[in-house]
Amino acid sequence: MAEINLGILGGGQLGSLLSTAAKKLGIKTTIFSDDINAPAQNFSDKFIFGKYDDKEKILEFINNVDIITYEFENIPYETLKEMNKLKPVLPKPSVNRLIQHRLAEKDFINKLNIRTTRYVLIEKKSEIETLKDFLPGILKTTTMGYDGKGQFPINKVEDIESLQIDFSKGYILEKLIKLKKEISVIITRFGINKFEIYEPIENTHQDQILKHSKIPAEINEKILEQSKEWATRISEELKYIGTLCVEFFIDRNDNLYVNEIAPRVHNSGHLTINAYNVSQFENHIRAVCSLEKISLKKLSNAKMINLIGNEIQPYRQNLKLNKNEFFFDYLKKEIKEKRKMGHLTTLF
Ligand code: AIR
Repeated sequence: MAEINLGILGGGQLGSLLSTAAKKLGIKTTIFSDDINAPAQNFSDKFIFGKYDDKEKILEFINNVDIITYEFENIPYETLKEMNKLKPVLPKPSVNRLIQHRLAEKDFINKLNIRTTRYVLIEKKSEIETLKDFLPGILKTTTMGYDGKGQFPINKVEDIESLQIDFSKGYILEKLIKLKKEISVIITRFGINKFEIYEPIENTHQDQILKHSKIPAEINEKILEQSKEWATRISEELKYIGTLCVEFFIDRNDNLYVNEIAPRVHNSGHLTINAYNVSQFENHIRAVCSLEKISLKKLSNAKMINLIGNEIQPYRQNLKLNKNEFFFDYLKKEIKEKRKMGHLTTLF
């Protein structure tokens, strides 16, 4: 078979880990990013720097690759749609358009008879006063948010007075539930009823950023089965190709809710690199490049910790690791507070 060159839009750690997985399969990668220092250029075969609306640079990228995928959902839909006319974009651009918009995403999930938290569209600040029933809640931008960016907790109506936000952008208010824990399910779909699914992963967050993930998740059998069934149904319904992550909440009464869908490989799945025979990254590459689907085998229990901001320093200074520990440095040039700089996976 002729050599495949996979184009990846976005150049963060997810792009790096995808490039590394591709290399193992003999697939070349080209990263396109609007960040001149995009860390994934350290792991890919080629790097193109350009803005996502720079037609010339985008054309150069398209001409250089056979298939296009993305590692960041905030790529403009128009860009994906135009690219898809010349080279296949997977997962298909319409998936990205749906999931980029929190309201459309939640409506879609509810139409499948899958539970989400209660939510309402907010167009004016004053509307919140009449929606006491949704408080305590969390106000989220309908587009362009990740890692807690664009999210504002509102405990009581008075909290809105101090809000300095531009409501023309579109927000939704989500009612908080009595949260017991959070889990995620990662699935890679290859075609109709053809998929591989990982066991649910238990996640904890700090400052709205993922901190720890582990398998097995401490959940009951019913939640385990329901979360996998919902993730499968969502990916089938989207006719998804590639790796997708569904994030869930579990409340104190053991009710399951979908929090959100990530149409890409996911931070909680980093532990699959060491804990499974095929990682979420390799599976994504296999699916979008139409390679063979391999049955998943779990090799070990695992836990992962994200190294945020300065936490990376001791590991960079050659901290001694045990045999069951695996350290990943994303090689981001600038250490910033709250920035994901690397992770450590421990098998047990
Ligand atoms: N990412 C994508 N969606 C959510 C996250 N966390 C990853 C992608 C993206 C990178 O985070 O790999 O490129 C951006 O990281 P940063 O630190 O530059 O904001």
